[in-house]
Amino acid sequence: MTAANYFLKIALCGDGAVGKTSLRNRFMGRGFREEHLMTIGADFATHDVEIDSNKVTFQLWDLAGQDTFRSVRARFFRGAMGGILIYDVTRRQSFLNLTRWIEELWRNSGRGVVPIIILGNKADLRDSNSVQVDQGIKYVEALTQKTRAQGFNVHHMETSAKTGLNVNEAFNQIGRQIIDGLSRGTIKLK
Ligand code: G3D
Ligand code: MG
Repeated sequence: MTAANYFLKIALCGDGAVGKTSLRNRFMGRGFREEHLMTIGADFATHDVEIDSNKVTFQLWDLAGQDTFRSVRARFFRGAMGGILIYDVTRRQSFLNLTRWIEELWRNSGRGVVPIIILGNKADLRDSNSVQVDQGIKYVEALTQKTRAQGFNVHHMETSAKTGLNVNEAFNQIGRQIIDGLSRGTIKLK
């Protein structure tokens, strides 16, 4: 496969305070560029990386936690080629709420069932009451039943925006899956 340029719109999803903004900022490091701040409660920022010698521009959409307006959310999800679904390992409810986020993404993306990755964030705070890794793995195995027809599996990783654990790995993983879907035509360009 020859190298190419990709522009990937990705939605960061998950309950308030799970670490969406922190993970995005950690991934962007010094190259952070805030492109656009909308008054409607969502914003995006872009970040360039190289994946398998392709030049990849991530356009990362981030929703302010308190935003519940349907119209904003439809615009937020529209055109997303993938989703980064984040829960806080120390808050079980944020894990249980993932299903609603995923359904909303797939319903509103305009591209159907797009690739997603599930991240259990704040791994640095994990204790015996936290959501356990095997529960995350069971969950993505069940989700993969729904995505297999599109030719991709759903992966699970534990991350920490505080220590940087798996942050680059997670973005690279979802980037790779989207590039793969675009080149095989399982993700529609429009
Ligand atoms: P959100 O964008 O999903 O709403 P934020 O979440 O990124 O604003 O993070 C919410 C709070 O959790 C922040 O704390 C942030 O510092 C903290 N946080 C995010 N990720 C991690 C992590 O991996 N480990 C730890 N220990 N904390 C994390 P404050 O105190 O600023 O509200
Ligand atoms: Mg935020």
